[in-house]
Amino acid sequence: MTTMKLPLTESTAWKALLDHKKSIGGQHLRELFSDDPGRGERMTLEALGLFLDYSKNRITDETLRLLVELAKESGLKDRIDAMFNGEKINVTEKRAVLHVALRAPKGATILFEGKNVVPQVHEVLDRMTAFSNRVRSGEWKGHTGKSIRNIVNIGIGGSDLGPVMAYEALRFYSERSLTFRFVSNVDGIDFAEAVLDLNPEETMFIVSSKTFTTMETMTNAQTAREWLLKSLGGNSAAVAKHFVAVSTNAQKVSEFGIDTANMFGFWDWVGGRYSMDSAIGLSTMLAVGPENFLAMLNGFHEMDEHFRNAPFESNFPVLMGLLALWYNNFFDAQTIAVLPYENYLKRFPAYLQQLTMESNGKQVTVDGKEVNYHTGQIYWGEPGTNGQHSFYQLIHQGTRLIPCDFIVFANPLIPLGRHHDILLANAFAQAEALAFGKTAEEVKADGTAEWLVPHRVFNGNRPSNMILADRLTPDILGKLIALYEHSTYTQSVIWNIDAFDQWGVELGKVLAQQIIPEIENEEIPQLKHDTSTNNLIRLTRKMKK
Ligand code: G6Q
Repeated sequence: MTTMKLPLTESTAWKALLDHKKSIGGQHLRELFSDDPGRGERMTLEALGLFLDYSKNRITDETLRLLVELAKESGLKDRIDAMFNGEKINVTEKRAVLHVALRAPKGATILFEGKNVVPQVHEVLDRMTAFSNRVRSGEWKGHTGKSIRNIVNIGIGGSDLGPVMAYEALRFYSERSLTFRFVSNVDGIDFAEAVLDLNPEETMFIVSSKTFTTMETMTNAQTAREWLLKSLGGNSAAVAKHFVAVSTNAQKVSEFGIDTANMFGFWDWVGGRYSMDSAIGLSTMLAVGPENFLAMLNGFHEMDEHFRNAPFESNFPVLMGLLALWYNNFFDAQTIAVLPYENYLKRFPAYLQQLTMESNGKQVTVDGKEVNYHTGQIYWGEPGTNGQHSFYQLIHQGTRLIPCDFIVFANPLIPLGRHHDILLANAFAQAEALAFGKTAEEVKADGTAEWLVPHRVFNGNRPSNMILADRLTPDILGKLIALYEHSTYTQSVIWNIDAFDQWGVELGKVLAQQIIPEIENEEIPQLKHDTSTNNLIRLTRKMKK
């Protein structure tokens, strides 16, 4: 499967990067900028309405050349083609990975097992459109004849994080007369609070689950069914008017009592964390309308084409992937902070956590060999400027290197006095402070007492990317998501890992199934866990009312 001729750490490009790191790793961004007056303008990339300033990275032109060499030696071009050609690049699950087909325009051809999948994608999009229009216009009536005013998406993981993030991100474009809620956690509080102020007669549930077997989602869906029927007189005919499903499992959907006419399908070749642009995005379409949803898909598609065609040197996702990998593997950086200076993107870091960490948190290569280098970074972040008053301290003066991705927009969606100028100034100031810092001499020159000087020094040399766009639109959101999807894939190809499986989530699920009856059943269980787990189960059984 792998196209690498040598193990990664023995490849020519990897070794060249190790040597190169020794020679430039100690160089300060202050020097890099003063030695190269054109740097701030040259180390930028503009494409598809997105502008990337990557000049505040600890790199030279030579670093980039070597990183691109690494991508080439890793066979990245072939692996990109393999994805677009519907090859089963998810090797451990023997699945194709064709989320790019979800946003291909009508008339395009993307083959899976010899069959063009694009027409099926558009057939579902057309059904979603017709359905959304009926609900949004009030034409769709609930069991008692009232229009739907509340939409509750029930799903978890890939069937929740994308919809939540997109709803928040595109809230400006959303239909404000509709209320949206998202229930994911098996903690009953999530459901209870979500429906507390909702009238069941006006509420529709979208049960979003690829498999329709996920414990959390099925538990919540069952509770939703009971909640609805309790107040609508127990007539199960009401389910058809208040429940729709998004799934690949028609049989389970109809067993639940949802009319498969109200089921929106997707396919085995769509991974959960890559599914927000499939029917899993039904809540997004209901919120922002079909036109905006399609504009978002178009944004995704433009980034797909750019990823497939642009030379690596000027390829947004490839470049961002290579920079992330540079710090991960050559500076031992463990994390990347994603810092959107746009409140609507407040759930974007959480979304990226699943995308990047479930994809690239892997310990073996595609052929099952243990890796001898670090793979996926820890992604985290909060919207600016909140983080500045909290964890930025550690990014500025802590002992760890934390590369940052700032995301900013030149224009606000809701202009309000001086707010946006202040917001932008803060983003640029943080990146400047991180890169250039403040020396002891500069601190002293401010008249700072000698003993306080070390506390007030900023070493700087802390790298960041600045991603800038005009304003947050559905199209730009699609581009941003596709950018991180493909940057994640780029890194996985170089690390030679399977970015599309997630075996690491299995063990806990299996153990939970064993423990549920041990907590729940009346009879005292014969516990066969370790002494700690046994003790915790006994203790909670005693404490439980
Ligand atoms: C994502 C994962 C996972 C999945 C959830 C929900 O890539 O596969 O997060 O999305 O476990 O699964 P269902 O959609 O099948 O309920």
